[in-house]
Amino acid sequence: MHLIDKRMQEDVALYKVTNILVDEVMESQYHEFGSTDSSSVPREHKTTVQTGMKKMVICVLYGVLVLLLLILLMVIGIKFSQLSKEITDVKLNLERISNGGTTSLSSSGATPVQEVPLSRLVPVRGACRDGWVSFQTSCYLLSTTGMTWSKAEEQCGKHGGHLVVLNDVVELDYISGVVNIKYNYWIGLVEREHEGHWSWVDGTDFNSTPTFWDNGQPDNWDYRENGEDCGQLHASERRKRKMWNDADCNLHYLYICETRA
Ligand SMILES: [Ca+2]
Ligand SMILES: [Ca+2]
Ligand SMILES: [Ca+2]
Repeated sequence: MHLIDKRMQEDVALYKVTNILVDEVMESQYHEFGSTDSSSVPREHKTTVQTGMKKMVICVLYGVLVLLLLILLMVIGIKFSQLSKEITDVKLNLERISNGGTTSLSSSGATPVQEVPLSRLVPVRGACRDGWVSFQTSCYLLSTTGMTWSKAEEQCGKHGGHLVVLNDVVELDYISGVVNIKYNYWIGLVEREHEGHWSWVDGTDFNSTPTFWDNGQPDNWDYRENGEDCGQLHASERRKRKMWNDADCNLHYLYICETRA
């Protein structure tokens, strides 16, 4: 009997211990479940924020990529444009060379200007100021530095004159005899009002003077951005009567001034 009682007591004790353990496990599971539930909101929020950040980074990277592509396209476009212009220049220079040195392109088919050989003349100062040369009733200054047509005309004005006005063939032949044949020289001829309307800087009627345009000139060469609206004497390889060319006024050339003696 005593043994049976003892076994029963042990069973009761075991039952109690088991109940306590079950209670503890359930309680811990409850707490775990509770804690999981309470932290689910911030974790979800955190995940949403991370996804937003990722999207933003992707958007920024995409924008940067598009910007870089645009810049690349612009650079390629500019380079291509420059290259195209250079190729055009090279082509035109080659055509010029194949057409005979300084002779410009002519599509008009007009009769070529006949060369009039001339001798070199020794310039005489006469009654003109130092550095100037005398011929008939005028004094002339042959510049040694190049500048734009406007600047050249301005310089001549400072000396009380203007860019040379070639009134007749005698004056042209004199100038042709004293200039350095290798260079182009600005003269007082300009297209001011509209294309084809040439005028002399001193007001001399252009229609009252003979013209001496070189072969194919004036051509208002299209490949010049500013057109060609200023007159000059063309350079040549031999001493001859100088012919005229229309050139880009913004280019730098030597020039000839004229004043009354
Ligand atoms: Ca003159
Ligand atoms: Ca022109
Ligand atoms: Ca020309």
